[in-house]
Amino acid sequence: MLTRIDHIGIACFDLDATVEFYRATYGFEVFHTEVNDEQGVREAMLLVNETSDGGATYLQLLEPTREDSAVGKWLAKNGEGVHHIAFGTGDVDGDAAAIRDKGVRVLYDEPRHGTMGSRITFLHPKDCHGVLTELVTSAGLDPAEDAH
Ligand code: MC0
Repeated sequence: MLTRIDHIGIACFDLDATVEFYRATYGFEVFHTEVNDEQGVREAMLLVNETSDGGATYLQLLEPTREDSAVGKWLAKNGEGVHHIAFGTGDVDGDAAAIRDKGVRVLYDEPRHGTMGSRITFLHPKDCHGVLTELVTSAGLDPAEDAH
């Protein structure tokens, strides 16, 4: 079950400058930074609020580390802006399977590594009315961790 907006992903050319804009303009502080080599991004997570399911909602600022990454290609075509929306769930495997059964393309056969130890997958934007949509199970909210 999708229980919150986990984050809104925002593509930018200059992560440090964009972080400073969000700090100076709105007062949002950096909660976490990370480089995800598989996804080809350097990212900053800005905590907006905690949520009643034990998770939280973030802004995720994304700078590409490679031109041929998903964010790099998107920036070259569209410029800076909202790149994707991510819904939080306690069961990314189950929700992805259920959504696939509804005919929506799920981009990964198995969830992959996401920010802060989360497990993530994506839904194709062409099947979601133009919105690249991510499903996230946060570390600490993931029942699969108990099996390890
Ligand atoms: C592409 N399209 C989008 C889009 N990206 N539409 C809405 N939002 C986006 N972000 C559209 C294009 O405009 C194009 O439409 C069509 O989809 C095909 O795009 P393309 O430019 O030819 O690119 P593809 O097909 O090579 O790749 C698109 C696809 C890719 C969505 C499959 O970007 C992907 O695999 N994304 C998932 C991974 C990702 O985005 N990672 C970065 C965040 P037209 O009409 O022109 O044909 S990583 C992250 O967020 C992690 C770190 C985390 O949260 O923990």
